Amino acid sequence: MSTRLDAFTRMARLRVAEEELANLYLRDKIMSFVHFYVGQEAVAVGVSDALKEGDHALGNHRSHGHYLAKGGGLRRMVCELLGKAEGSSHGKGGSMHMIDRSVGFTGSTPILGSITAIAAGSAFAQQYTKNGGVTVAYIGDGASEEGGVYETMNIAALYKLPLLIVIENNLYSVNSKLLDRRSPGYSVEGVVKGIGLAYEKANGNDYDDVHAKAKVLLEGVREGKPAVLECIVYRHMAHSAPIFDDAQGYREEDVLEKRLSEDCLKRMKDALLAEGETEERLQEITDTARANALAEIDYALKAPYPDAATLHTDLYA
Ligand SMILES: Cc1ncc(C[n+]2csc(CCOP(=O)(O)OP(=O)(O)O)c2C)c(N)n1
Ligand SMILES: [Mg+2]
Repeated sequence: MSTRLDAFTRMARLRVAEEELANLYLRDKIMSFVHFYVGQEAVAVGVSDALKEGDHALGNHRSHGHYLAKGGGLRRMVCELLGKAEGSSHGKGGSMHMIDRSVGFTGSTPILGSITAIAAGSAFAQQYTKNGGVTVAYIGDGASEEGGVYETMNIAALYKLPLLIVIENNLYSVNSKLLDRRSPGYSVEGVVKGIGLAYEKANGNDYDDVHAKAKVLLEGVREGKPAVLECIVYRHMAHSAPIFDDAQGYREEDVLEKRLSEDCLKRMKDALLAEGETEERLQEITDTARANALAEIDYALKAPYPDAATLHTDLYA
């Protein structure tokens, strides 16, 4: 299997899993907020493909893709969303509090930006124990404006922590656009380099671009040069609902037609077809992923809830 076909397969798995989770959500089976990652798959897969065993990743409120791309199990994730005992957080965390140390997914938390400080702690532990690992923290463009993120970048630069912060710039924080929140001259690159970190900007719809830039930055990160990778990307669905929300009118440039024409899976598919892959083969990959997602959802629906006796375990209090 070519590397590209392999990446397509992994991206398609994330996409169809969330499409089926969206259907489940619409059937009122998921009793918590869910923020869909649809459209942003090239970022999680492109970055994760540049990681090594022993590296850590941490995420935010929109982390299904980060978890699965890091090697997380779909069964454990769906069980978590449904509050089942087999979930990655034993059914006590839900979509926004996934953690699975067995695959190096060191946790996700929805308090915007806070994960960068926790990730810096993870990177410090890796540096202190000289285990050769690095830590990646995924945050959104809105989260990147939180004060703690700047403080974390400063500490990372000062201590030369093996930390990569991936900013997924999908143009909005909920429905508020960049220019409602930043002066026209605001430069992420200027801020990041000014603090002393390396910086690259990638087209988040393009797996090859994300992967190549993540790889270069991570080589530096492993040698004590912390970095930020900003990926410009589209969120296809509404902020936290499985619907296309174009009718709300807040999207000016990134209208549905544009998003779909630049979509990461479409781009990858076009490249694969140009390389000689067939429509049938790609469809088969997608169908297999869908059948698997449906089977895991079916399993999770029937799986047991946590035992009442475990109510007070896994708590930080
Ligand atoms: C400190 C904090 N403030 C506000 C919120 C409410 N909130 C949840 S998600 C979100 C928008 C996040 O935007 P961004 O960081 O760009 O990520 P995206 O949702 O676009 O992936 C907000 C304001 C929060 N979770 N934490
Ligand atoms: Mg955003």
